[in-house]
Amino acid sequence: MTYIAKPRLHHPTLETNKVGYTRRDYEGKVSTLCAGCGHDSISAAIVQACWELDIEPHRVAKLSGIGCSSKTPDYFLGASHGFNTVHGRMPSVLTGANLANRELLYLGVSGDGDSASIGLGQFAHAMRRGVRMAYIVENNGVYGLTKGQFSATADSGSKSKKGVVNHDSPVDLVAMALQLGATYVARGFSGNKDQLVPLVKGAITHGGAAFIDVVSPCVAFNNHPGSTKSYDYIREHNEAVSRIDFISGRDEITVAYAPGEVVDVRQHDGTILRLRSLHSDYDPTDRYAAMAYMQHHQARGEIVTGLLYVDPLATDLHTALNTSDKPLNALGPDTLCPGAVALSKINAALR
Ligand SMILES: Cc1ncc(C[n+]2csc(CCOP(=O)(O)OP(=O)(O)O)c2C)c(N)n1
Ligand code: SF4
Ligand SMILES: [Mg+2]
Repeated sequence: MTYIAKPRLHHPTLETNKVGYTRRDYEGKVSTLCAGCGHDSISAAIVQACWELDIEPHRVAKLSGIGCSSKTPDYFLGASHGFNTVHGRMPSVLTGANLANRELLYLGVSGDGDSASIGLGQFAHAMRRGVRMAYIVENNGVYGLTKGQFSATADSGSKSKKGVVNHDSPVDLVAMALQLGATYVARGFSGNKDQLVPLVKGAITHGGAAFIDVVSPCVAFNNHPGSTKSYDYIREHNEAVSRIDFISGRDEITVAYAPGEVVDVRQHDGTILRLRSLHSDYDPTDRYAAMAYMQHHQARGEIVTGLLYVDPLATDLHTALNTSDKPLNALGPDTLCPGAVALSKINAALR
């Protein structure tokens, strides 16, 4: 059994969004992951975010690599475009798809093995090129699908289920995304849906490379004492920078918080990320301060979650390459081929 199809019928009174879809329309097949796997909670957050954003499912392209995490696009957005690539190669396939058709919304789903081990180079270049996408890593610190080997994000000193201690230094994908130029960088926890849904909404509507590292416990291989990616460990060591609300451009904007406690970040498409800062000195638009803040708290054994950095006016790879507004896959041969005379001129100029 590789999947179970969900029954199509649903209750006629289910609530619909502005484009006429119920939450069920954003679901996929029945998950075959272990009961309690954090990845299923992330799928639920993606379903909720897309329903609340009134996105038509056919406007989304979801791409992934290989792993339990990379299987999850089968469990949400069943009516969207999907591509399950080779292990670690999701970013380059997504980049190509995005260049061919800029009109879709791109969702890259990956794991810590998929993005921090075999796919680290791919991850890095997608971030630095500013490919417009919401890139979500479902981070459990292990290779879940291949039975729980340490991944590159496992913390030094953390223990495997059999008590083996990891001595390698961890790759911190959030720190890398910040350093490499991603323009929306966040960390979430699969067990905190209230925080995760607005983070996903902000990433989907962002105008450049958006990255979310979601700590997502693997209940089969990495949820024991000694693990730093277990439900108990994250709940005990979580340090949230802010509480985030997502306000679409169409909604009425109301401010109900005292001045100084709220930062409104208006994105290029008119949507607003309203951050209720828990620490008055935290500025989500300062990349270097975000890096320092994270490292300071990391040294104290804390896992910082929330929207860590955003450039609200971010642009993407299409702007950098000055591509045509019309998607490349919709251009005809007349536009794509300059013709023999133009080619002769180009060749002559190079002689
Ligand atoms: C080229 C290649 N190398 C190795 C594998 C074996 N493999 C499958 S999934 C996986 C790791 C998955 O880990 P992660 O991305 O963290 O996903 P998780 O299962 O933990 O969600 C590996 C090494 C593979 N499928 N292809
Ligand atoms: S092995 Fe781990 S990551 Fe894979 S489905 Fe089970 S709990 Fe989730
Ligand atoms: Mg993993």
